[in-house]
Amino acid sequence: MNFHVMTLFPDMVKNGLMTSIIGRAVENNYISINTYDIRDYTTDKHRKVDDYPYGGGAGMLMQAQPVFDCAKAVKERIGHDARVIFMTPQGRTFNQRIAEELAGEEDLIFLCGHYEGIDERVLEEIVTDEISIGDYVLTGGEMAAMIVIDAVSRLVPGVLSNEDSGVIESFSGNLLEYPQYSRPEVWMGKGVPEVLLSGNHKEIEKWRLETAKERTARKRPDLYAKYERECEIIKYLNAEKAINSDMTEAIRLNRLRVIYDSNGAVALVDTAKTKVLLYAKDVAGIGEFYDFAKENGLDKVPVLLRGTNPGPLLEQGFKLSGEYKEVAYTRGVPIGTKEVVDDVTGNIRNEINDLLLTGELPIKLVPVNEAETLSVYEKLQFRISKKSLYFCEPLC
Ligand code: 6GU
Repeated sequence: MNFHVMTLFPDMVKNGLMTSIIGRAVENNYISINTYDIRDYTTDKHRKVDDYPYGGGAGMLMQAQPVFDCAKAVKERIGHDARVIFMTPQGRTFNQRIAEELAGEEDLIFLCGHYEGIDERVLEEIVTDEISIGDYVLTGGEMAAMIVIDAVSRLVPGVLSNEDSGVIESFSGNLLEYPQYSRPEVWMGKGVPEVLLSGNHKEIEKWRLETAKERTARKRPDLYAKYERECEIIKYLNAEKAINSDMTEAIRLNRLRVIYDSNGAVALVDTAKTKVLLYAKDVAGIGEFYDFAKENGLDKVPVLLRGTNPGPLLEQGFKLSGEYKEVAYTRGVPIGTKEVVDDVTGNIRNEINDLLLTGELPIKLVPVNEAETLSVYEKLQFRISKKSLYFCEPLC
């Protein structure tokens, strides 16, 4: 992942990000942070980049020409087009979801304003996204860009080592972190909660979840409400566990976002909006969801449907392009060597055991007509869904 920052203060950005985890990530080439001094692109003989605003008013404006030429140079260096993010209090308020979305890009260009702003015409010409970091006013966009770069970087594979807590955090979703303690066991007369010294991992996990819930409810009731809603949705999907494990797992691991839940239907989508996972209890649920999809520009996104038959989607201009069974390995214990009878089972065994180590549930979708593959999973004691899942793609 390559970050490109256009600014009048390149040292501020470089110095601010070259320490600790982000600095190490740059050294190890997981990310690069490239700064561009907008002043280097001015055609003014006094290297001037600002001027008075037409119509009067306080302060100076950054002029269009140096900003435009700087962006052009950045894109030429990258060799292709890239999103240009203008840091401004007028933008979308930054959050973890936007961080996840940006983490999918190869290159990101940031434009940091200073003075009272930037000539509107160059913004119209080059900016693709506007991001704010909250409802307050900063003197410039540099710190805001650094915050976005930090949050996006830690989502880039390799940036956080295994010891860093990326995996754990992604499991907790909408809950705040539980309290933590290190040595000494007693400090200022205060001990460490007994359970953490017990060595009983089940009890420790239970305590951590309970304290995380308690403090989220107390400090962030808004997040807690989301957490409770997600628990409800998972409970609802679990009523038909055998076809919905991929959905509950995606929610649990924070991989997909719930975009719709109403009477009888739940829909999840990926950040790039390439696929909707839809559970509908009956065909009426599909109809309701489809109305919602149309209103929200999602009616041309492929749907992986389960719970009911795809008839209503086919009437809406979708074609059925695959029918699958969900197979899930729910036993939890690693697969032993004696179940390995050939290369195929050997590879599956390795894959499953690796996933178990990361805390993920091994799930696959197998085409219904691949009877042989299904029987391999059956022998490995996978749970195979009775009902099918239908992959429906829009016709145009
Ligand atoms: Cl992104 N820029 C500036 N200048 N002020 C801000 C901001 C950004 N986000 C909140 N306040």
